[in-house]
Amino acid sequence: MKKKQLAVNPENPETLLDLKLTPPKEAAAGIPGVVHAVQHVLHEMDPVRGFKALAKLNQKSGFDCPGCAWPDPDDDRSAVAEYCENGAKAIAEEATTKKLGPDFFAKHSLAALSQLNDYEIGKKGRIAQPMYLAKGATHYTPIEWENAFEKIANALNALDNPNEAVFYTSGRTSNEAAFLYQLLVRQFGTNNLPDCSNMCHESSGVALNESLGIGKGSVTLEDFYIADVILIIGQNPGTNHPRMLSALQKAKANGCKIISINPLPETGLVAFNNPQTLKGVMGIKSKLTDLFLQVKLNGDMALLKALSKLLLEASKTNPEIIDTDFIQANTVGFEDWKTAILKEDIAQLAIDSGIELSQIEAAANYLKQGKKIIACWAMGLTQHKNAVETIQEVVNILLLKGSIGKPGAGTCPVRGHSNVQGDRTMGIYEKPSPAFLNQIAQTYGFVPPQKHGYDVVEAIHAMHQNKVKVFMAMGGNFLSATPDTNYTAQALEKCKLTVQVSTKLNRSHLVTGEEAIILPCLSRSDMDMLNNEPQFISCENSMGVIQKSQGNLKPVSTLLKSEPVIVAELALKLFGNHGPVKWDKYLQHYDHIRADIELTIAGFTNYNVRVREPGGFYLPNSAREGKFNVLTSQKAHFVIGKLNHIQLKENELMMMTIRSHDQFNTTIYGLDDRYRGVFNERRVIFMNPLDCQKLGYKAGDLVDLMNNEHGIERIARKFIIVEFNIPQTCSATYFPEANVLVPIQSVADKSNTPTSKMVIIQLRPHQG
Ligand SMILES: Nc1nc2c(c(=O)[nH]1)N[C@H]1C(S)=C(S)[C@@H](COP(=O)(O)OP(=O)(O)OC[C@H]3O[C@@H](n4cnc5c(=O)[nH]c(N)nc54)[C@H](O)[C@@H]3O)O[C@H]1N2
Ligand SMILES: Nc1nc2c(c(=O)[nH]1)N[C@H]1C(S)=C(S)[C@@H](COP(=O)(O)OP(=O)(O)OC[C@H]3O[C@@H](n4cnc5c(=O)[nH]c(N)nc54)[C@H](O)[C@@H]3O)O[C@H]1N2
Ligand SMILES: [Mo]
Repeated sequence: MKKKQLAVNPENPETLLDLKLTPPKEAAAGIPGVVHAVQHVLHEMDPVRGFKALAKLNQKSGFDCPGCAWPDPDDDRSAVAEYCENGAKAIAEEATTKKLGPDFFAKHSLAALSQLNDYEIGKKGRIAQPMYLAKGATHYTPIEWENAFEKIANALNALDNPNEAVFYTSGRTSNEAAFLYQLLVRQFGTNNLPDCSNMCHESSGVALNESLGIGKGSVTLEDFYIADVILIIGQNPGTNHPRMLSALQKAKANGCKIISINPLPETGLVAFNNPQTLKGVMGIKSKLTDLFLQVKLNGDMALLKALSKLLLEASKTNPEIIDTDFIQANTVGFEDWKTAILKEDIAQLAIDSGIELSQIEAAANYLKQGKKIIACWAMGLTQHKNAVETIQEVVNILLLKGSIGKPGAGTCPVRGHSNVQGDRTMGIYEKPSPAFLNQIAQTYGFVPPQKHGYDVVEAIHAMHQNKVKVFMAMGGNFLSATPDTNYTAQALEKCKLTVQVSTKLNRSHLVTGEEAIILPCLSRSDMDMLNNEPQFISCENSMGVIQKSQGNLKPVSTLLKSEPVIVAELALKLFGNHGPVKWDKYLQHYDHIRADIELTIAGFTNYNVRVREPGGFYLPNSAREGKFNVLTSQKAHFVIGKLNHIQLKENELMMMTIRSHDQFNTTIYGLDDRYRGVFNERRVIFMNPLDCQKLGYKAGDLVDLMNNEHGIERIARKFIIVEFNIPQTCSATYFPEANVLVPIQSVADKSNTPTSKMVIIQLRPHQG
């Protein structure tokens, strides 16, 4: 029997471990953070390799952290430790010396591997050689690179239409690899290039493009140090962008006020022990947040409108509060927006946001006084039905205050994966602009396909409808990261061939098409040699800085290839060297890739020289320069958002799916969520004690979580109730365990991002 239903059935209760709870931590980082980081590293490799890796992490001569996309300081980088606890864990995970040879795959069937949880699967080690799963087989077997490329090329060439193939990208892929990958896909004839952004900051890209004419944020790290007010909305920096805390600490030292807006009092937001300072080492906390607004899930739009209303009203007597000159010179739509805001009922807005009016007034007072305001946000805003309009409501406040296009102020969508922004710049996008496609045509002399391709959600539907036969992933864990896990599993199983370019084993290798191939690649920390010459790659961080990254560790196997080499060799198999793209030149030196990027993409003039300068270079950013390239007007737009009224039934809760402190997306580093005081278990649901009472449960009860949206019954079994400081009717579980409950039909307007932070659920006592 083949894998199939055994491969993954996340509904099935997993074994519960031994949950331990402590009160949530008051401050992030400090010495415990350093200790945990080093423990993780030493668990995976010997100390020499471990310290070799850490010494080069985020140094100008080293490699870019494969963790988050937070930028490195331009000048004063710490000589020893320009990384955080979670960056060190990311390194431990990828630089491990454990590896999976052919004997591992001979010993373990797919069915047997599927019984392991994500933590156990990930801990097995690095994939050490290409592997192939034949039709009907129960085990992967080794395959030569050459044969693997041949099989993929044959499957692609056998398609009736190039649009029957889908090419996914996760966000660790370098600029060089991403550029080649999109080039291969477009030469092949499709724009089916979904990426993890579709599930992440797509809502930010759409909102910012419409409002400001650029899909990226406008601030630099230096802006943080001179801001008057920083808003942190729907983001958990203590866990997901720990190095942001140092920037916030510096901002505060310069008198900045910090307002956090979150349903949870996240530890890092409250206080921080900087492990790189003496005070921090001694456990002397810096209080970071001046004002914490504990918003209800999806209550942000109401809150932002309330803030705008208070500012507009106050400006009637004190016009200085808003920046009328900026508004007149640079924006359109102000009067209509103002009229709409002033019509809102402030008391009702406060109720809808879940925050006391007095607290909202306190926040408005900070905003009234501030002239330079930065707004930061992440998944707490982007993964909602009305995400695009909510983000535009954030932008409205910045425009009202003239806080865009000047130092110390602007937009800061805090990106996730370390090169997710760069991948988009390189053309990993299912909806490329005509200008971008024209540039490809100019450089290479072929006409790329113009029709837009599938995003993530559309790709899953298309696989279900048998419109897609080949699925290839450049990194990531498509099955576990996407919504409605069972539906996605069925979709992948309908493909003829699924191909994964990966570093570590994950569930997407276990739920496959009829045939499957794993191509093992080098990671960020690995030394990359080509023709006996060391190569480097480059990445773009969350603030548009392009930097070189060069690994220094010996790869765990001689059979690994780099991502750019994998793409170029596959392209040679597919197209040969006689077409418009001379693929073999990219196999000589990566400088040739960068030279072609320079020819094709704006902002990369003199790429090969500038990328070698310590610290790299900034890409041009129109919003930062105060230019708004919005199609119709060349001005920034005030956009009126609609309030979303969600009526929950008596027995329903709103659930967000979030990250613990011990994971990177679907990679589970460990089973603890130290800051929230949860240890040794991930199948937990955080609930307000009053909701527990109302629904007839108590802390520690075992429950099944369910919903029935769009006529499909979804169940996630066996979760333990943890009482927590979270607004009533709101609840939280961890991603990816709860993805089985996220309905694929529930997506954000315009961005089509799954609404992973607003999933309606019901509870029942656990049924075995
Ligand atoms: N260590 C580590 N670092 C990471 C990652 C990781 O998994 N581990 N992932 C990377 C990636 S790809 C990304 S995108 C980022 C993610 O970084 P975050 O966006 O910080 O990640 P989440 O855990 O999804 O947390 C979302 C936050 O939003 C809040 N929230 C949820 N719903 C709402 C809402 O309706 N309103 C408001 N105001 N807040 C809300 C939650 O309480 C939580 O604090 O981190 C990146 N960095
Ligand atoms: N319910 C819910 N779902 C979510 C989210 C949520 O908050 N809630 N967040 C969403 C977000 S923000 C994102 S970004 C996505 C993430 O979606 P993905 O990017 O698809 O998922 P990851 O877990 O980051 O991918 C991990 C895998 O990438 C591979 N990998 C690691 N490093 C490399 C490398 O250098 N090269 C290659 N080729 N492979 C590598 C490893 O095999 C590893 O198992 O998930 C989304 N899904
Ligand atoms: Mo993300």
